Amino acid sequence: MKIALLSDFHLGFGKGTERFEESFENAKSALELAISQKPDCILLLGDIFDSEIPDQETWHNAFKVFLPIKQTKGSCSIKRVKDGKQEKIPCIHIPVIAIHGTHEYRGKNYRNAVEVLESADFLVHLHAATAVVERGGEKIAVHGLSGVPEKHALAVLKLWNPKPVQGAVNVLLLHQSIKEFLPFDDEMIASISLADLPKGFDLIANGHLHWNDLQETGAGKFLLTGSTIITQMKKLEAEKPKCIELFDTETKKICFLELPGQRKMFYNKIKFEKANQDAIEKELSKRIELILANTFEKKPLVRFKLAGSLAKGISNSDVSLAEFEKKFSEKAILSISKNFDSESFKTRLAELRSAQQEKKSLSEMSLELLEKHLDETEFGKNFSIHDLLELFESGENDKALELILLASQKRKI
Ligand SMILES: [Mn+2]
Repeated sequence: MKIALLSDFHLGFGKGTERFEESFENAKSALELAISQKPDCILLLGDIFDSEIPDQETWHNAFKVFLPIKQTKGSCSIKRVKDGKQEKIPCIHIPVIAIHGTHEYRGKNYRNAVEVLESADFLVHLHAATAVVERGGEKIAVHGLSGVPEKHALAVLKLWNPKPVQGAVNVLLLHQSIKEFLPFDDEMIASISLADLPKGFDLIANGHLHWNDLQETGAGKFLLTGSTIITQMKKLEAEKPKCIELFDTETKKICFLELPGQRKMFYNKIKFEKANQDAIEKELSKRIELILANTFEKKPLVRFKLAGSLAKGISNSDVSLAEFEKKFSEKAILSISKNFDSESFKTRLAELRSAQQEKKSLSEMSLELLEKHLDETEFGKNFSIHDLLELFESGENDKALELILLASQKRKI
């Protein structure tokens, strides 16, 4: 038998932006690609919707995405087993079995968006349950644990404790972070490791993480299905194209099929040294022009992560790239994050702290700091700050201004 795996459509993503149509377009082409492969069963691994309560525009478009399923013919029987109870589910189309993700997660006693899709007869929803799909003499047991809050995930998985069904091909579906797959700089948390995964399944597939990957682990084949849309602009998403997967239950082989017409993403991490607005814009322009030398079906996503140091006297907030982003908005969707070192700020704070420890008066402290920073400029070398303050204190403002004027003239020479 052939099983198609798809995940993280994030329908409704980018509401109010130029990317609003993208989640629907990509999900539609993913489902059409899956159907074209004539699978015996289609599995969806959560985050079908981007929001826990989708709006009417999203529902309207989502139903259109799922309609092609109702135009297929299937000849399977489905039995859902949950908490020891069995339920037969009639199915005249290719069966679609889904778990919900963290984006659809709702509290107890509330219906989530994937359950609503089941009510509209588009799919069979699983949460800590198993669906046994049978055709002819062949059986697929799909065990699904929907997304749960990360800190409880391991405990819930152990409590549920799924067991492979004898005489069937067993697939386990999850929607969680897995410790080994989190990049070191990721703020996401995980409680499940690969070693915690139950044994005896022909395939364990996980949604949630948006890039695709396949590994042989102690528990067997472990597949990250990946999303059909880029939502977070992470490096790994730029490196791997969006795919759906096909699992052949006889050969146990998995193949990745790329989605047609997907938006390209370029990820650039740039480290500057003593940069200013001009230097930053110049470097970014150079890189964008290089990217835009190619032609694209859809405007590319260009992610810039800026780091390093800024020129003296400039802070993160002094660098404004809104106008710059606007300049390229016809040709690319830019996302720029700035994280320059605040070394000078740290130094000043340390200076203040040590001065405080020496119990200096506030005016003494400011005078020393002013002197120090003036010293670092050419301007400061041309007059004495003590003389200047003395003149101000005695009300001789004209003379003080004269001193500054003289110093600035010296500087010009
Ligand atoms: Mn997701």
